Amino acid sequence: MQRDIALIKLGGSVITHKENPLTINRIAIGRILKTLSSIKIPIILVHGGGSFGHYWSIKYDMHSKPERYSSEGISVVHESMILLNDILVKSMLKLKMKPYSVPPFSFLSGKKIILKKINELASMTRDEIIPITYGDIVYRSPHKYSILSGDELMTIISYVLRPRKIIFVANVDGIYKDPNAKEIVQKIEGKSSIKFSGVNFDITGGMKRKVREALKISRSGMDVHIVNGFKPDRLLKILENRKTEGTVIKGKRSSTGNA
Ligand code: IP8
Repeated sequence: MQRDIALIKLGGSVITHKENPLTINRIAIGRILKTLSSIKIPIILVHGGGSFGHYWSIKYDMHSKPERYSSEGISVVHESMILLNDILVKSMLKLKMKPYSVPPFSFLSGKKIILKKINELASMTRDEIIPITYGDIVYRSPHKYSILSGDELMTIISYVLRPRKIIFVANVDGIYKDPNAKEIVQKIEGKSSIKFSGVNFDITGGMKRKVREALKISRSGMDVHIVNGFKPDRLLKILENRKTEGTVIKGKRSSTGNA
């Protein structure tokens, strides 16, 4: 059974200007949040690092592999994510939304996921609260930290909560059929992997990770949407179960039909 929750990831390349360090895309943020403030479905938000977290993690050479990284870098990356998160939270408050910021540290312990804490996010949505978490540098084991992406958080939260809508808000229309073509793949069905190196898909580093996580989620029976965040009307249509431009990776149903 899926829960009546929309789990939405705001990609870093939508909410920030990725090419300019530490700059936010206020227009995109405003338009997306305005759209989200108009819907009634309970929401959980995740956001990426864009020109905040990614900028610093590159400077300090920090990756998704747990390693001993610079302590200064750990603080700086984390602080930059808090800053970006705070900008989103304040923008939401202005729109009379009820955000509640949750660092991923609070529902992870090393590699373990604290199920109770993730379930609490769902409970909070029943009070009209919108939990908002983010990709971050996280503690893994003594002296070892790693970058946990917002995309991975989407998978973790989806596995536990099984939200009815799972949406990656990206800076492109969806997954492209061909690197040179404008056409996107509307629907991906029954695939457990996609050949990233092939000519059939135009997938940048960021998109590649997104698709990988989206496929993982779909394998446990949930549909995953990838939609262009610069066209928030499309996001609205997905939330309202209307047809729109974007890619949907269909959840693999079990043979009994119960996903
Ligand atoms: O933008 C990574 O999150 P992503 C966040 O979802 C950091 O990959 C800290 C780089």
